[in-house]
Amino acid sequence: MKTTNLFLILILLSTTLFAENGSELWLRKKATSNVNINCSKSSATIQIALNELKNGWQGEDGATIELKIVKDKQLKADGFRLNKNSIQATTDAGLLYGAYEMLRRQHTGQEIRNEVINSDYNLRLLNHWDNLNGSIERGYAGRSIFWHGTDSLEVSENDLKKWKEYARANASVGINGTVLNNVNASPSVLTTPVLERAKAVADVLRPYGIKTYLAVNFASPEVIGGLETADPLDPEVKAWWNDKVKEIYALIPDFGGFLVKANSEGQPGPQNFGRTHADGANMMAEALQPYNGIVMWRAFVYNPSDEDRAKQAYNEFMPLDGQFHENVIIQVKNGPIDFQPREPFSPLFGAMKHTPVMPELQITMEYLGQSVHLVFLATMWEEFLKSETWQEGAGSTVARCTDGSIFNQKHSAIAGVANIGLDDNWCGHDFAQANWYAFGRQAWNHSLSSAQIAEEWIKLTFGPDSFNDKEITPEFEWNLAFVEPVKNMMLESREATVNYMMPLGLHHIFSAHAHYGPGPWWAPPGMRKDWTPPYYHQADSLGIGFDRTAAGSNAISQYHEPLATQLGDVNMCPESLLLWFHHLPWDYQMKNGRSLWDEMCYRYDAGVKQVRTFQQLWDKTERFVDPERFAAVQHKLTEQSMNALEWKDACLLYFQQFSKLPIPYELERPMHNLDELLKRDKVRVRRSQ
Ligand code: GCW
Repeated sequence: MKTTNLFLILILLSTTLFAENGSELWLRKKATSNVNINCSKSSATIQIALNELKNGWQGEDGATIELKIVKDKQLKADGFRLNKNSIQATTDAGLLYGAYEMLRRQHTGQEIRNEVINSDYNLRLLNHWDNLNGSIERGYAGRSIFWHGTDSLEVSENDLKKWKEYARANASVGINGTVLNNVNASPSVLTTPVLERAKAVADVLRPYGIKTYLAVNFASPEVIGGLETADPLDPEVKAWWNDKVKEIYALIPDFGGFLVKANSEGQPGPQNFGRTHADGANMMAEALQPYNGIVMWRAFVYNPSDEDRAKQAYNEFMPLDGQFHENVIIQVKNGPIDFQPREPFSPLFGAMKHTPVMPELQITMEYLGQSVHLVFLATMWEEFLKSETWQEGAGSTVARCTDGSIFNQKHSAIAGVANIGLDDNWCGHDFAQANWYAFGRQAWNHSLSSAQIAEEWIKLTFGPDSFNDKEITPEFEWNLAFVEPVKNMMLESREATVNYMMPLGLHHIFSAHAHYGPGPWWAPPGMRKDWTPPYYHQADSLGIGFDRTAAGSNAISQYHEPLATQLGDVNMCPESLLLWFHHLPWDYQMKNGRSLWDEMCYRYDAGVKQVRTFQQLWDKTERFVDPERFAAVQHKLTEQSMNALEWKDACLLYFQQFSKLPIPYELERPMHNLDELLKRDKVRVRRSQ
């Protein structure tokens, strides 16, 4: 072989080996100095903490630190006391979390002083909507990391490696539980061969402090158990679940429990047998109780009826408050409809006073541009968690109504629907990793600001070691020309998406099925009304918006005073939620003096412009980012920009048919025409069916 060829091959090899593909997430920083660690206890978990500290230490060179299990009333189970030279905790997991916090502070230049750090929620879970065949419902980052089909349940070296990396990433942000499969659950998940694979996952996750949970199908006793019914009050059904739970705990002694989607979107449930959600949940809770397992019972229920969909979960669950066993938690999506770019909080938060309620957030961006759009979700979750419910007077935020500080409940929990798949960078978009990171951080500490989380993530994920231009003098230039602008872009990104998709409280006007792209017009004859966008926007010649005041569906009555009055009064309702709660004329005057129609046009236009600014901003960062990740993000921003324009044109041209008003002349003219967009959407809908 000629030397030049050999040389070329070597170059090629090194670029492929060292190409930045995002697979290291926010865990890229390596040790720059040595540390001595004293710890009198040993366990698999503590061993991980020691290795992490050794491999990541960037503190004083040659420092000696101590890891210690202590008795300390100030510390909750996962909490720790952090000091310059020590980490104390009451559990091994606490020490591990302390180690990750110490490293995070070193790697992001934050101070380490004597501090007690407890988690706000006890249970911080990811929900994977992964099917046993390896596909992922609403997954945009490749196939499942857990499942490859029921004929391929054997555990490979690759599986083990991936699960370990996954566990480490979760533990580093405090996530301590994971539901391995889709809430639209296959009954097969409870068959023995599948449970054996779940056990293999659980064995890898355990040392990282992560418990394993499964989503179960309510009809399992019939489908895989051969019983004639799944009636929760039937003794044989109860016995079946008891036996099944016993089998699971024999395999996974620290199994967390079940997640259940019942009588929702066609899934079976207790109502099939004339029983209530409480009957169903309690039956499972009884089976799990001897092992300290829990049931997370979802409140995502709605039926085609004359009742406003936004009201149905509350109507269904409020009468059951107080009837659930102690180990049942009701899992409620943040908003009353379905993970829209902006929703008010679900009125169930704080209203169920005798039952623990846990928020379900969606990290995977089903309705927010999937893995194409750059949208940092921490701001949305911060807005949600800090929302004032007024249930127990001022200060009863959603966060405090669910973290156990207001209602005396045994369990406090929060879940996020994962955005993880087998893609090299885990999440499809390099910036979507920030949402996984942010979920963990907020689940641990719901008072953290989105700005702090963004800054941490940027500093951990990028940095001098991946500069494209090695001449840059790190600290100063990097902060000013990279960290700050990229942080601002992240913080603005969700509002930009709201602007170009659904400003002013509009919701659910997506292209059908795939939920990607605009589709405000979609309403085929005979289709369930509550699955069509016109049901939600209610546009007509007089105006637009869903009237949820007392004159309309009266959904506002489900909120506590003074919020109900505030939302119901068009002058007090926040403009960001105006069309969620009110149907208003096209010439309704906004606070800035513009008409509603003009304001809509301005908002859509602003959204498009914001994304263009993101493109410019990102292009300017090229010197600071490795070529691979730079190009990947650049490419996605271009697509996002084109999508934003499509959203704007589609919605404005469609609604203009009702408003019959011109798009203000100082704004850019549409670049598409409505017929073309309708055709494009038809193809999209057909493909997604
Ligand atoms: O938003 C809808 C999704 C479904 C999902 C359902 C749910 C898992 O479109 O894909 O099913 O919510 O949360 O149960």
